[in-house]
Amino acid sequence: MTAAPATPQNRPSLDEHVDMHRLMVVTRTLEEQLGVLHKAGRTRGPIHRCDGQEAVGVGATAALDPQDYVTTTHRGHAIYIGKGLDPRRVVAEILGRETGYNGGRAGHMLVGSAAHGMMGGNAIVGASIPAATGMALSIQMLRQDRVALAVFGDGAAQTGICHESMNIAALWRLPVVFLLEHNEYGLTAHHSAQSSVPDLHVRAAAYGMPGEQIDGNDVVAVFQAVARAAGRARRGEGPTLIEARTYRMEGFSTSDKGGYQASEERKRWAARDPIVRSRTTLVDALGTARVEDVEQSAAEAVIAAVAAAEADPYPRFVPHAASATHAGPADRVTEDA
Ligand SMILES: Cc1ncc(C[n+]2csc(CCOP(=O)(O)OP(=O)(O)O)c2C)c(N)n1
Ligand SMILES: [Mg+2]
Repeated sequence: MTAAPATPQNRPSLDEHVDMHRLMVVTRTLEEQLGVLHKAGRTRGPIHRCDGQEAVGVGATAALDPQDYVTTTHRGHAIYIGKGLDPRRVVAEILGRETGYNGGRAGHMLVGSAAHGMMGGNAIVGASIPAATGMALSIQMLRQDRVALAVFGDGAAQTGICHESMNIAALWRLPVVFLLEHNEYGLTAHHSAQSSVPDLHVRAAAYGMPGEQIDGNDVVAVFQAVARAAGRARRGEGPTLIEARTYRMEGFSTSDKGGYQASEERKRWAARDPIVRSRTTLVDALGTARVEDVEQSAAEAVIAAVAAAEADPYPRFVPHAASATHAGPADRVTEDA
């Protein structure tokens, strides 16, 4: 089975495309800035950058309504930004500051904002899948006008919980969209070492739901596929599996020493950079000056957000009463501790 063919309604308007382009540039700049901060020892641990995958997160969330739920992975920055979170508070969370969405305690993998329907990144590989499936069950039981989007990787697609979630979602026609962000690798393992089936969307047939493979580096294609799937889910027609093919341009994390991705492969994917492709289309439609303007203000906003977040305070450390004598630096201890 394949999902319904693209309809004109599912095509983003030019304004929507410009906005997606802006959000992709916000995300890319954020990743580059975080790379610099990590090198300087100013992040808390390594960062799983999503350079090259911006079209998946941004295109998918742009196709949703504000009240829809999203769960994502350890590599979720494009989803956070796409779902409308303020970059300044995202950066503050990543840098462990009090002003972050989760008071500086979530770190970059677990950012959530229920007010935005951004129900959390997840460091447990595969866990975004049952989480969104459960949310879809609640949507169905409460008869709400919402869908849940589960974003997960090709590594996560090999977990048992992925099978369990897809099986029950299709059986109960839950309003969930399974978005498989296939970036060729799970940690340092190429997908051919993880699955004997190279094209993972074919698995949808085994659950009795539509499945399709799309170009995950084409933001318009991602938008259209998720809009189609969300439409099905909203109409009570059940889940869809979308396999978005993309590539992790900066490796697994900022701690990745590399050496397992062939340089030819990296070059091939660099030539398909989703931002460059989106820019080419927009320049044709709007001219270079307008597109450069959008890109420049997006990048400047992120650079300002990083500077502002770096000046923000750390959360105050409140020691447990029993371990108050091991409370750490005096300036982190509250007065009543
Ligand atoms: C349950 C579980 N097993 C193992 C890990 C260690 N781990 C972190 S990321 C990762 C690979 C995930 O690959 P994929 O789902 O393709 O995501 P990608 O990193 O490519 O975005 C693994 C095995 C984990 N975090 N959770
Ligand atoms: Mg992967």
